Amino acid sequence: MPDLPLNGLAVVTDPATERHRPGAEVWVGVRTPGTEVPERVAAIRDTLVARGADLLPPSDGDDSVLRSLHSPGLLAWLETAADRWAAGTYAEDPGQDRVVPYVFPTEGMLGGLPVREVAAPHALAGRYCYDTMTLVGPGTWEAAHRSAALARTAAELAAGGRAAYALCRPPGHHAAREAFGGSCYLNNAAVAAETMRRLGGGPVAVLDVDAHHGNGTQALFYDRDDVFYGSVHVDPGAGWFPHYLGFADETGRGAGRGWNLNVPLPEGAGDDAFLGAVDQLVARARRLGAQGLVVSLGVDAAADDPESPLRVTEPGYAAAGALLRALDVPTALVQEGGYHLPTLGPLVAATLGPFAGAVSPGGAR
Ligand code: SP5
Ligand code: ZN
Repeated sequence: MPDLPLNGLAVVTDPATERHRPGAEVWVGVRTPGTEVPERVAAIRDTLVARGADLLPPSDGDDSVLRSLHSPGLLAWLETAADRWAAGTYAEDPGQDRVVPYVFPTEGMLGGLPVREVAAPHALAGRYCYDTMTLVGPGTWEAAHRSAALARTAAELAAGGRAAYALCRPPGHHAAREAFGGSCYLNNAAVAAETMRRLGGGPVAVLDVDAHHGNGTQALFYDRDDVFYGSVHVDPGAGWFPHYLGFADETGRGAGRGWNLNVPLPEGAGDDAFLGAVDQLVARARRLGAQGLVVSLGVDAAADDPESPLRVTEPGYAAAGALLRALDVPTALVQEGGYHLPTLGPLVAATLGPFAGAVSPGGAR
């Protein structure tokens, strides 16, 4: 399949997304360089611009949707964590300039007692963050907060009849109401979905093609029968992040029963298995009557990506884009993972191709 031009596609971006500099990921106790780097933004943006996409800034708008999805405590911590850390001595002693947790108040630790309101930054660092890979630094809040605004803007554009892609960074699909991790802080895709719900008429589908299960998005909508969450990802049971969630028997709860669909793939799965799974997700979204679509567009299932063992090709992503486009409803696409800088732009562009060109891809409502 030749490269499709992206003329007319709305790409919502902001320079603040490059100011999040996690600096590292602490993995099994070791400080590693990390793969969720600021250079990801330019790699994607430059490719999309070269193919004719229109760059747009975020719209004016408030945080009411963001605040309905995340707890006040998580938001307040993320907004102030870098300053509170810098006000301590951590950078000199023991030599840690980023917010990194070391203790986690799990349910097993608390044994049913309430979580105390604590003040020490090194204690608070594990209150809302559930892993050691998701570091907070001076530009983190600004970038995460702006990314949520990009996702909101893409949803507004989609509801108005124009397919839109939000170049979010940091990504968001691992962030739940009161817990963040997996290189994610605020759930951009959930913001897009809830924005669409408020602007539009019917149910919304969030279809997540990132190589990892979007446990945060799943958790946020698990009980709801107005937002369907469907995900294809590498089998967490085979040893892949987020490890504890993303299994096929997680199907939704209460009113949300049947409104969650996980399709885990074995290590090494390629285009055929991936596209079969995307087809299943789209079919369920159609059956549930989705009137809007949010795509959690991670491209880390690609063969060259360092963060997953899946082997999807660039033509595979183009075909996935076509399957998603065929749902034929207003669509906002939100960037999630994807870490192989040389191929990142082309993989995203391939997926977006089917959404470009037409005046009203996905159609106005
Ligand atoms: C948004 C997104 O894709 N988040 C996924 C984060 C998963 N990170 C797991 C990291 C596990 C250890 N990485 C070691 C690098 C091996 N190449
Ligand atoms: Zn991922």
